[in-house]
Amino acid sequence: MLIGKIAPGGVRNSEITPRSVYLNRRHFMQGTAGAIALAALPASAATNERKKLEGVVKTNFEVSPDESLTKYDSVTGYNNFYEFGFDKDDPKANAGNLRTRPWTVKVDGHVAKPGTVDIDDLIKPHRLEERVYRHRCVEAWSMVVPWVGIPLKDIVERFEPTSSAKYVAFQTLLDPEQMPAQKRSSINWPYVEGLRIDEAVNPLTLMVVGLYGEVLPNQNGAPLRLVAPWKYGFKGIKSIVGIRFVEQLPPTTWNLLQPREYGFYANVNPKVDHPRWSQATERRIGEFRRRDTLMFNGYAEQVASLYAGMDLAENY
Ligand SMILES: Nc1nc2c(c(=O)[nH]1)N[C@H]1C(S)=C(S)[C@@H](COP(=O)(O)O)O[C@H]1N2
Ligand SMILES: [Mo]
Repeated sequence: MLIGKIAPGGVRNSEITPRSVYLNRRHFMQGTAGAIALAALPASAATNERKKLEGVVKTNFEVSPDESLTKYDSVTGYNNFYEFGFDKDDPKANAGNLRTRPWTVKVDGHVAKPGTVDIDDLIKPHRLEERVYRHRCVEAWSMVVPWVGIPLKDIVERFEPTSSAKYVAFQTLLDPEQMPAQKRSSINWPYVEGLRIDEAVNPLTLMVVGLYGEVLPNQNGAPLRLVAPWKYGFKGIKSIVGIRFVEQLPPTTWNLLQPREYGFYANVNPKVDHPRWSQATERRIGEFRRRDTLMFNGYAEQVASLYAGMDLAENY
């Protein structure tokens, strides 16, 4: 069954797509959604095995006392990971069979020590930290997640970027056999994202390998995903296989698809509305009342200086 198809005669997508389904694809424009119709995916019977991570050090990265952790079942059952389908429950249903070992990450570009590294060798030299971060999707919902990860800065330094490395470009696995939605041309796969080098080495930026003290579930981007908590969720690229240090601003998936809606910076900013909805408030998953969205998602103290002198309405 094709969903989100534009009917003959130009009936708008929103009029023929059930509201629940339509809202789940809020990332997409009306119209665009027609071109990216996705056939229903066969549900895989895979179970997602849970595994505790050893040696995790608790940190004092915390949120306000009136904010509590989002339930494990929501963090792992309400996801955006379009490689596995466009609805919020698709990633949990379909990502169970993703093979996350063996897994290698290719690091290249403007670095003194490029290389292809096994994921376990990438992780091994580092201490795993638990950090509780706000997690805000551009769709205006949010969560509070106890991530487990390694500061990206520590990983970056091992490869010794040169002075030409102005940006870091990340790439997700491309494997249509494992990621069924990649069989459709909805998005120009693989998913790509990027950070400016100073954003990448900011102490907040985390390469995540787990959550709730356990190995990262596949639907959350196993075995390695990016988390930059002051930015909208789409910057947090999942299941990373490539890290490239580049001189020019790298292309990013959502910016390529809808440049007017998704800028490169994607900093959480209640004053800059998305062209189709307000960003002033957000729905915290598990709560009844909407919360006011905080500038830089509440991390202004740590990151505002990165954007000094930039027009944040233009560089959204
Ligand atoms: N490869 C890949 N990474 C991705 C996405 C995706 O579709 N594919 N979705 C992004 C979006 S829109 C969000 S909001 C976050 C969601 O992360 P979570 O499911 O762990 O909450 O992942 C981001 N990373
Ligand atoms: Mo998102």
